[in-house]
Amino acid sequence: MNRMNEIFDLGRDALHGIEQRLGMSRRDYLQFCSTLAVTMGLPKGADAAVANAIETAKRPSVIWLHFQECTGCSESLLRAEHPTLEKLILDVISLDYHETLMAASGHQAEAARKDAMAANKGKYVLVVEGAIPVKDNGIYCKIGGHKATDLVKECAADAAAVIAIGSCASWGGMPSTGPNPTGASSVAEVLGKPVVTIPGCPPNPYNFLATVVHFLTFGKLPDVDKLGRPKFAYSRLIHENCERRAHFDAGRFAMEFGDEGHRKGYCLYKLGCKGPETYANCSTIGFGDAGENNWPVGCGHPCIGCSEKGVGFTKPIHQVAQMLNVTPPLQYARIVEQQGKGASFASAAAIAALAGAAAGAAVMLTRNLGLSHAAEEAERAKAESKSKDPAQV
Ligand code: FSX
Ligand code: SF4
Ligand code: F3S
Repeated sequence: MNRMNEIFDLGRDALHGIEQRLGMSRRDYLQFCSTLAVTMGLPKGADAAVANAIETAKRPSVIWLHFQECTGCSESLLRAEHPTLEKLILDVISLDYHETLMAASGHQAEAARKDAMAANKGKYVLVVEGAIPVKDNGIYCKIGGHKATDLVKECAADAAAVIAIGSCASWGGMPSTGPNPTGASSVAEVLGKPVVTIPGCPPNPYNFLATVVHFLTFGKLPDVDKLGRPKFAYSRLIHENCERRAHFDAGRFAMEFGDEGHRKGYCLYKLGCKGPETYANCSTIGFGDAGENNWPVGCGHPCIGCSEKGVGFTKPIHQVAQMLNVTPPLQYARIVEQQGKGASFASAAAIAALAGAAAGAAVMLTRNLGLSHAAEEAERAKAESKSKDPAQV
């Protein structure tokens, strides 16, 4: 029996009515559940549990607070199209308080928050979007007359789980950019305890949805790293899974926006791409369900490290990245035809410690990192003419 039939059999009753509820076919829904399970790195068979949980589990109440931010996190949730993510979000969770999406305002909105907190005491999920200003006793952000510092503590006290969505809530993000005039701080700093963080400016909506669905399916949040980031999404450097990685390994770089290297899709390292020091899965899941390559590097702009504390909004956008490690790409074929020939191991010594880099690629890389584009082309032409005429020295 194939997987799809297995899921159909397991959840035939539970799936009843899914078309009406979500406005999508069962097949699309089940494919979506498989994608979520894969995104979470769950073992084979977990897609059935995910499908079943989404369909049958009681929707957790979610209180969503907004502080210092641009609402891009919520916007990105509403911009996915296949299937319409906001439908799933609103079906998977009971969004009882969200300042920008709820119809209520003023006292009604405050009452909705208090009612949801009382009715779901100890069971609701608190999602925080935006940084929290702590300078001058927290006076720089108030909602309904309450300071953000007070609101987040009040709402977190009886929450079953706290999720900081976006870089602002995760580590301060853009509002904390030096000299940080309002003392913009992360949720964990203000609460004085670790929380799950989904950094990114904005973060990928699937990482948020997968985290919530994990909670729904297994009754607990996913494994996180020391910064609170779900390991399924933030355990690999962008550079390890980038479609331009073969160009990096072969030493082919765009040197300026619009130059030949840029037009040919070469690596953006020399334009300041922070993929080598940013942990996120942008390159593998993309944004907005708009098809392949819909992520910053795929669109031709260097990654600015928006998800990484100490990189995004901190390092100059076009400053070259610090290389944390170099390992062979997982998914993309390596380009071998222009790797260095006849170079000695000694000349590769400078980067010999870079795990997994083939010696030939490493030689090209070391040389090309220091060359201008024109000089690179000249080097290649020289190498090619040498290989055609072995008499040349
Ligand atoms: Fe904006 Fe969210 Fe950036 Fe911050 O995303 S997209 S400024 S991470 O909190 O709204
Ligand atoms: Fe991709 Fe950037 Fe790494 Fe180049 S430096 S391979 S563009 S992540
Ligand atoms: Fe941000 Fe870089 Fe991903 S800029 S969206 S972490 S590719």
